[in-house]
Amino acid sequence: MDSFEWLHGFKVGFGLHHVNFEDSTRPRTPKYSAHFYHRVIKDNGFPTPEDEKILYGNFAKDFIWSTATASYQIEGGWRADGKGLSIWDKFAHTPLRVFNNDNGDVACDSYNKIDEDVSMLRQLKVTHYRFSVSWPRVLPDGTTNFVNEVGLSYYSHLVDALLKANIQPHITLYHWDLPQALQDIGGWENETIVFKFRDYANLIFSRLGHKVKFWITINEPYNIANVGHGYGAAAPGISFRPGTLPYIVGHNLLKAHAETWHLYNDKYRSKQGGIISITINSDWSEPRNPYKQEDVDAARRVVQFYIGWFAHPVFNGDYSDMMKTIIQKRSLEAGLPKSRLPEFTAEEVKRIKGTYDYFGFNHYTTVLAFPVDYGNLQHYDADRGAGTIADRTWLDSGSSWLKVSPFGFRRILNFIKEEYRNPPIIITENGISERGSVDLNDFHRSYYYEKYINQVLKAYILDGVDIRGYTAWSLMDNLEWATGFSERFGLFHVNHTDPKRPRVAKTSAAYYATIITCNGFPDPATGPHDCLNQEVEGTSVPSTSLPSFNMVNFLGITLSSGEAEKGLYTLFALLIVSSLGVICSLFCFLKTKKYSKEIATIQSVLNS
Ligand code: GBH
Repeated sequence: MDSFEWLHGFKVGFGLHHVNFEDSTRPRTPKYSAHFYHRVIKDNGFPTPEDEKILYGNFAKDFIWSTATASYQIEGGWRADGKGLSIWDKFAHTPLRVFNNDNGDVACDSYNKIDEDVSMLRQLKVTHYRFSVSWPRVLPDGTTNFVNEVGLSYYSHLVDALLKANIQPHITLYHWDLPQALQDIGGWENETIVFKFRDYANLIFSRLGHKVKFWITINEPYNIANVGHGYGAAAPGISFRPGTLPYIVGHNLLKAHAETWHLYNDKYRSKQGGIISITINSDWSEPRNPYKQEDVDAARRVVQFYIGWFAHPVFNGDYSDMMKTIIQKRSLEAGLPKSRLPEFTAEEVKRIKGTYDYFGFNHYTTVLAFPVDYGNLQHYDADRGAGTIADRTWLDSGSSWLKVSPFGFRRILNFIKEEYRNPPIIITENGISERGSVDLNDFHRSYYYEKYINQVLKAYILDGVDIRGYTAWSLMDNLEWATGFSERFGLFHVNHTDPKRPRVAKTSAAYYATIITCNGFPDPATGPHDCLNQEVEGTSVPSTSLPSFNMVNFLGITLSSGEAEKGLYTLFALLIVSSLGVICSLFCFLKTKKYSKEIATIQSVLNS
């Protein structure tokens, strides 16, 4: 327990238990570390938790196996054949908005590479392909006054090529590239967008709907509203009214989605027989300290302000009481006449509620939450009243916000089941990035897919969550929005400095094809299983088992971990005389490779 710490008195506490020295009864309270140490003692070490053990089993027979892209991230052809400009064309052409001033002018040149793209999809053995339509490519000024037929024909050619390969198209109508002409009259802030979006959707349904049976109205309203109009880190890059604008935009996004769902439901469903929904993204959130009620409450707020912001109106009706109460209270306390969160009328609540055929869900990571009091500040983070961090033991990715935390996937899938009354779920995105030098042996990605998809299987088999499909983000390396080409999410690598934009499979492509062909994770005890031997042109994977993570790739040579250990010691001996910065990067390398023994050795040498 905390005690008299010599020269530091009671200021410094080494205890597993906190002692309140102001209180004459000297009460003791266990810290998180006490609970942690208790567990180590009870387990007599560190057994693999039930959570992390692999579950063998299969998904349903007609399970959707897909991979995804988005128009601005892959198409290029930014001025081709009469395409209008989008807010991302403008944003990316504004200096300092996108890392390295990268832009989507050419991107993966998918506008000219239908065959190459479909060939990759065939190799993956996916049943579906999720891509988005660029609104300004089809309607250059955003309205149906003029239809750009050449632009539209790109999508009908793509749809035909997919169907010919027996791959079902899953179309996103809006993946963030709003026609700039509509932004010029207020974009998503202007309520007239609701019907402009519906008219655009109407055109696409009428032209492609006889061949396309899977639709998404809007991708990630959270990002459009808060990142685009609150933080300003995505187009249109507005950040000067963070207290109101994200909520106004969110309001119009919900209405636009609902009107479009109704349009499909009333006018197209009986003839075309497809399904349509919205894709909502969210992290899962755990309390930073699960034994602290304040942290538990903060974690609940993070989830309710993230997934709940859009899912509550669509699946349960209206914004959650939590959002309504908190934003109203904080607005009034700041002297505003009413809540910054707009209100739906009773008819609007009814009109939006139930506008789904499935729950489209994007998920990547988990955060740890704790309360933060922002005083009188008026913005989304202040309303949420929480800060978030990651557990430092979670593996890193190429994106600062993305840490490998598979257990959270199962938890948030269960949250969806409980909170929204067990809707059918299609996972419309999940994946991991890398940055830095290119290494086609991307074992971190295979690892991520294995662990995350296995958690989906647990949610499906053990928890009865109604999961109908899974989509890997992304088919290929592409323009990762404000971070440009520096963060790569692809199953296939694309060299963005080569004018031919060649696609090359990473090792994870064959691994994903294996999971798809096996429709899950076959039990080795009932093997051998032929489905485990998937290959993709240009890659080879261990054929009888999941990728082995005991092999280490170093300067293009594949080493066993024993050899790597020797090499690392030699490398270390050289590094010790070089700068601290270099040593730090070695630490990061070792940490991601989980060489805790080596880290300990280096630390002890450094200390001495
Ligand atoms: C998805 O968004 C997108 O749909 C897809 O286009 C994208 O390529 C993919 O994921 C990978 O990022 O607070 O400004 O630091 C992912 C969800 C949520 C990730 C917000 C970045 C932090 C932005 N995004 N998050 S910021």
